[in-house]
Amino acid sequence: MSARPLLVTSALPYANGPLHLGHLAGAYLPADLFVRYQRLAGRNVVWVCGSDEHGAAIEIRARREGVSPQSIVDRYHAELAAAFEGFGIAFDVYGRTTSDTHRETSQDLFRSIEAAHGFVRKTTTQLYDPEAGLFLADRFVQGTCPVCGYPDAYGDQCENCGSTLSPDDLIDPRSTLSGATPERRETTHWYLPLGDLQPKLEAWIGTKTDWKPNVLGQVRSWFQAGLTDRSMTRDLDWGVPVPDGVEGETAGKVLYVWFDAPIGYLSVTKEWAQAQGDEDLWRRYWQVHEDGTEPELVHFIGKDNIVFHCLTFPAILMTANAAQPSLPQFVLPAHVPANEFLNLEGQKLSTSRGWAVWAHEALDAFDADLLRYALAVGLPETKDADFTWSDFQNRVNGELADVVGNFANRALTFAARYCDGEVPRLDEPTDQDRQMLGLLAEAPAQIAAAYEAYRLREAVALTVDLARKGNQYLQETEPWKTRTTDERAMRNSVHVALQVTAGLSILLEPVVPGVASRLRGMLALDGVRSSAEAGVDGLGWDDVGPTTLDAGHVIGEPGILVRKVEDEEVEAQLQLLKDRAAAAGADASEEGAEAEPEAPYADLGDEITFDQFTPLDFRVGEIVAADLHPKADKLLRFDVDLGFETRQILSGVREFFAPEDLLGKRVVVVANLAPRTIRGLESNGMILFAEDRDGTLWPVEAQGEPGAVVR
Ligand code: B3M
Ligand code: ZN
Repeated sequence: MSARPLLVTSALPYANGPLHLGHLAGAYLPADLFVRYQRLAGRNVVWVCGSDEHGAAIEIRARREGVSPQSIVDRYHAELAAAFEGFGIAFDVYGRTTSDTHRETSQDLFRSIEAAHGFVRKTTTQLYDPEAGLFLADRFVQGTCPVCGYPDAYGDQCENCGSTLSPDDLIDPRSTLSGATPERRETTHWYLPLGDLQPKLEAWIGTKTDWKPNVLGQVRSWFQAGLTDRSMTRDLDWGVPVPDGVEGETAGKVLYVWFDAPIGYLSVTKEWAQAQGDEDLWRRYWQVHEDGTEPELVHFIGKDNIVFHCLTFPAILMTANAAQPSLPQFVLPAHVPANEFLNLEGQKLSTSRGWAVWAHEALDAFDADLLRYALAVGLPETKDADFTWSDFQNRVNGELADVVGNFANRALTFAARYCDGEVPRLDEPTDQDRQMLGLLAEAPAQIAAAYEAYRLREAVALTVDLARKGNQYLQETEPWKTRTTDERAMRNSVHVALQVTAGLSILLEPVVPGVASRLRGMLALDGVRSSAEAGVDGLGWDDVGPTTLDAGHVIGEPGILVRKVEDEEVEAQLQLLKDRAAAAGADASEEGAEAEPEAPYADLGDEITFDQFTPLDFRVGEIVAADLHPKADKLLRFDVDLGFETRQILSGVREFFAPEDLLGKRVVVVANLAPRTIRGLESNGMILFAEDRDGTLWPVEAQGEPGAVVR
């Protein structure tokens, strides 16, 4: 157990919409499992989170609704906090980035970096909406993705192929506010020179040999492509104002949301420290101590935030450290266990398509522990995972109820009925008794190793496995028989089973805290360490083992620990999902022009002349090789035979096809498109795909020989 103070953060959710199960499976439930375990293990841990209340998306929503951005974030900050509480996501503090502390903290950091010339100021021409009268950053502009051709890519990121873009990259950009075609105007911003910092960042990442391959893979592909200067300010009304006292014009400029948001972790920790009555306490968790002790900083995020937590935020901290070398230095992240994405019933989660399970609605239908358990055993830790309501029912009924609940109920009921409600003394235990107690003694270390290595699904599975072994132990020792033939044996079985049950009542606390607490009540055990009921001196991880309960300990009332999920409940959830998706589709068609891509039919493109069309050279190509792009998790790589040559072409269709689905197909290729290098690989052309109204993608297949001209 490390003595280093541990600071855990979870990605600050944008305060412009409700929480859904995908959010929980990404950055929140994994962190909750991890932190609850650390608290039980006696670690000095603080877990911070809060609402991310800036960014273009919030301003766009406010404009669309005709309200202030502050009213948007006030609404959702409260909703998010309530949803987290309902799910038992036990942050030490949940703050928000419109707080005064946050504004001061992010401005101070900006000033100190600027004063030490840690930024590069550049004047560039940027896209400007002449109708709305503002510059178009990030989500204010949409257009065709230059990488995959997706028509609704944003100015900062293409949601289809995951490429990070800048507004200048977009083909046929249009303002998301007015639909106007943007003009170009000059503006000056402060850039973080990531290119100059790349050697330092590479050296630091090079020491992270135990980080997840999916995280290191993405970061290395960024290094491969070469880091470029990134603007840390924006021409927006909504955000943390660029502070006075810096060189240059600051009017109308705010900090880029990805500059201030990660600093939100720091400002919320400061607020936590103030609430503890020691406003300098935050330094114990963020800065190297006088004796050289380095606190441990761990960021739980989803994979779309890797670049900001592994590159830009560490670069900001490195630059801040260099700006004030005589002051205590900020630590850099020790771990960034990013999760992949959660799909829903076999499809991508999509709030715009209504294809989501909202946390607050799920809690109306099911106890949080049931949802926590089903999500925990299926976390997208190394690859995207799929949540289905039938799997939810099977996991709850087949494992939580039939394995854990059933075992605990047998142990408690036997003790109540045949041992006067007390823990019998162990008297000359058999090998079987000793073997089960041995498994109980080993379990805490095995499960702890999984938690410490961020293998949370494994930690949960090992916990349930202990109950499974307990059931096997009862099947083998058959106390229902020895009750009448060998009372000593029966009493030994009950003793052992109760010790395992007591161990489970602690080991289950990170996963299903409500179930664990009820189980401790049935055992008449006190609360656990650092939980509400027991503070810091309750039961802990090290209390799990063959002697948790003393002989003679009087247990409480047995009862049903976990209720089962009925078929009708699952059907009701599926129907709700289908109805909402249909309604979203209908809404989209009513909205007309600005409808989401899944609206009834995509809008017809602007008219072109025959002369504009003729330069395009379409050919038949045969896909002779297909595999995953090694460094871009939304792209597939193809070798396409064009008759006269074979080309390498990349397509952002990985979420729709496995490589083998397309191998051997004859498709239509735009053969004279200028080559582009994406994450280190050259793409030489574009394979055409057709997209149905519901977002299903099909390759445009063709007859004719490879190389045939398509007219
Ligand atoms: N607000 C949420 C997201 O991109 C973003 C995270 C900020 S963490 C500092 O999903
Ligand atoms: Zn794209």
